[in-house]
Amino acid sequence: MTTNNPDLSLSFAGEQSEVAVVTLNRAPKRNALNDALILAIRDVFQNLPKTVRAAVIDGKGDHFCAGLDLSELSERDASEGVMHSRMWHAALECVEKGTVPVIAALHGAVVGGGLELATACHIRVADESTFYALPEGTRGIFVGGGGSVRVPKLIGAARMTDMMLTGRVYNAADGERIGLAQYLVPTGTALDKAVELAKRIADNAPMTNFALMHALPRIAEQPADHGLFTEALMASVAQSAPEAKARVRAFLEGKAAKVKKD
Ligand code: 1HE
Repeated sequence: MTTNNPDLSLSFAGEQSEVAVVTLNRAPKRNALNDALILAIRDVFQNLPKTVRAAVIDGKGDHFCAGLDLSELSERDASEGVMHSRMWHAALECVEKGTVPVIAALHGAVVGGGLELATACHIRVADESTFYALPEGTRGIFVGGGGSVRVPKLIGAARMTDMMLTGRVYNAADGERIGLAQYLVPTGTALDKAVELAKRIADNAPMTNFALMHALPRIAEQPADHGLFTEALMASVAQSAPEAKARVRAFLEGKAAKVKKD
């Protein structure tokens, strides 16, 4: 299924179409993100059907995403540049703080704005062909899609500074080691793994998913005392939901799965 932009497609997985699969569909340009594609990403995440409880984003072709479409950069003045960056912020905010957890299925290049898109997702699954870079430094520009906020949260400001100052490229294994991805899987299997995880996430109580998307990142930025207080409020809201009570009762009655070693 295409969205209103042929460079972005939307399909569904799961018995009840509970997983949305959003695919960057611009392989000839290595899924470079032009303005229309960024706006299409915003629109698709703002308008996910109510049946959807988790989403995956991946890219067609040999690469996840080559970042900003550099062919659109040339004629912008300073104020247009600010507005352009703010447009990216608004779109990626719809991914990060939207209605459902989003998993990035990564392969090939995850560079520049492509890494900014991946870091707006809640989990990253990378296959062994993945490589990460922030070539903005060598192109004479700066990140503008939220990278300076989100990337240091995963790998620290020192590693991001190194990536941008030196053009350092991390391979898939090192990317997982430093925290850019949470899962490393064989080449060609990132999408399958991401969909498998998304189905599991779709099965969670919605309030748990909400808490992880909307409370946890805020708590992590609060002073400890405020964070503990917010946590208490969120815990109370989550556990008072009828679904939470039913799930706990099912465990106590021996009807729910135990925690098992993988
Ligand atoms: C592009 C782009 C692009 C490819 N904008 N057109 N991002 C970058 O600096 C990364 C630039 N791209 C690359 O380094 C390479 O293209 C890749 C490593 C991603 C892939 O290499 P390869 O050999 O598979 O493909 P290619 O031959 O380099 O590219 C195929 C076509 O895609 C070619 O166009 P064609 O008309 O000659 O066929 C490329 O020009 C085009 N293409 N990447 C425009 N990025 C919110 S601020 C974010 C700031 C940034 O993201 S800056 C980082 C931009």
